Amino acid sequence: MLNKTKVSDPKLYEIVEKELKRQESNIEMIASESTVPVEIMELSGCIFTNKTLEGYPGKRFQAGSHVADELEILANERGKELYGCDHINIQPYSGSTANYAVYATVLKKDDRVLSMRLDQGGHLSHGSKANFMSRFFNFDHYSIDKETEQIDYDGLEKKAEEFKPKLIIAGGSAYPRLIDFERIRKIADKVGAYFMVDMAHFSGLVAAEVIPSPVPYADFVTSSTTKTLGGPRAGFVMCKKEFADALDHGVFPGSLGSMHLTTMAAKCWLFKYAQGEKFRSIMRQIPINAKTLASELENYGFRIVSGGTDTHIVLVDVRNKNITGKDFDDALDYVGITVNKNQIPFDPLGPAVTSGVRIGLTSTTQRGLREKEIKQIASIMNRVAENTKNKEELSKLSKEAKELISKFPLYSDEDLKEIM
Ligand code: DSN
Repeated sequence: MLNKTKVSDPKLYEIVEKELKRQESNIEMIASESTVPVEIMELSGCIFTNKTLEGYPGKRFQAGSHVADELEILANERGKELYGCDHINIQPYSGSTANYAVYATVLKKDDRVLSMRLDQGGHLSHGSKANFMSRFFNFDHYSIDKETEQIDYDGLEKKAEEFKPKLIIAGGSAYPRLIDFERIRKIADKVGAYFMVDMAHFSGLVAAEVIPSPVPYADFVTSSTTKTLGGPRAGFVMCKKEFADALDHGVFPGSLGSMHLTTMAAKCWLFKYAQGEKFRSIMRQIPINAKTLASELENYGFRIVSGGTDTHIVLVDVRNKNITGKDFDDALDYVGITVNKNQIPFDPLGPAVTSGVRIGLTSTTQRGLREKEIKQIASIMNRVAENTKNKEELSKLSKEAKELISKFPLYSDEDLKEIM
């Protein structure tokens, strides 16, 4: 794939090669990442790169669109089949832009939106003060119950009754448990709000029917394609049939310009692949691996936020080890285990330091690691936590981690020839 670049720009080629080596030799556990099939990379750089296109099949603003029309129609058919939804729009470039498209569809300036707090597992694009959407809409947030560390549905209902939002959002980036979509649907109906689920993190698990789908309950369901779904750097949005035309208008021209036909081709391939047994068996294993990691870490004295996980995410409170999330993230990085520091609910520390880390099990599961290896990773993690400042011990642990992951190649030799 990079044969020409290797010759025309060796310096850049070297950087890409270095990243390949980094991913190959590290245990990648960032919850929003995955290891994509080679076809995703092939299609993400395919000939459709040359084509600029706006509008929808049969209603384009540029000529020469009939082949791209075939692509978009096929991708939409496959997406609808995969998720059993009424309508899908695969033009969004990411999960965030899919969210903005829903805002463009149903909200007017200053309308009220209720979403989960960012520091308790929500997402930036759900109205964080740091996100520019907060300048246009009036966001308020619901919380996690302090005891269970799961969504406080009674509190959500009370807040919805008081705040009277036009839109309620469920989903986020650091919530490891199942969400009661039916309950939130009822709350939305009670207060006359639209209901949107951002399933970016868990859309692969939904596609494989490993966890319940929000599609029957939500008016709008948004997703990125890079997380458990294991696809290109892109997104998509689905809705009930009565919102189909409005949503399409909310995507284009409401919030986006021309589409990225290359990642659209990769999404088309992914939606077929995700219906196959290979994808589904990986998805089934992900929560098994996540639960294994959670219970092993708990046995080592870490506190697992919410007491466990139902998805690919394990949110770990590291305070019992007398370290911060940043200490642990840095030390694990030194060893070659990549996680991210993450605030835990009601965290006394800010987002740059934190009391926790978020660990994702997608990439490791895709590489073939199962319970036995996950237990070894938990053991390495525990020893890292107890030696965050001991470089000698960390170097030994790094060797152990690299030896473990070297048995699970990132890509086969045949694939590597394609990639590089
Ligand atoms: N929200 C970021 C994450 O979950 O890591 C990226 O999507």
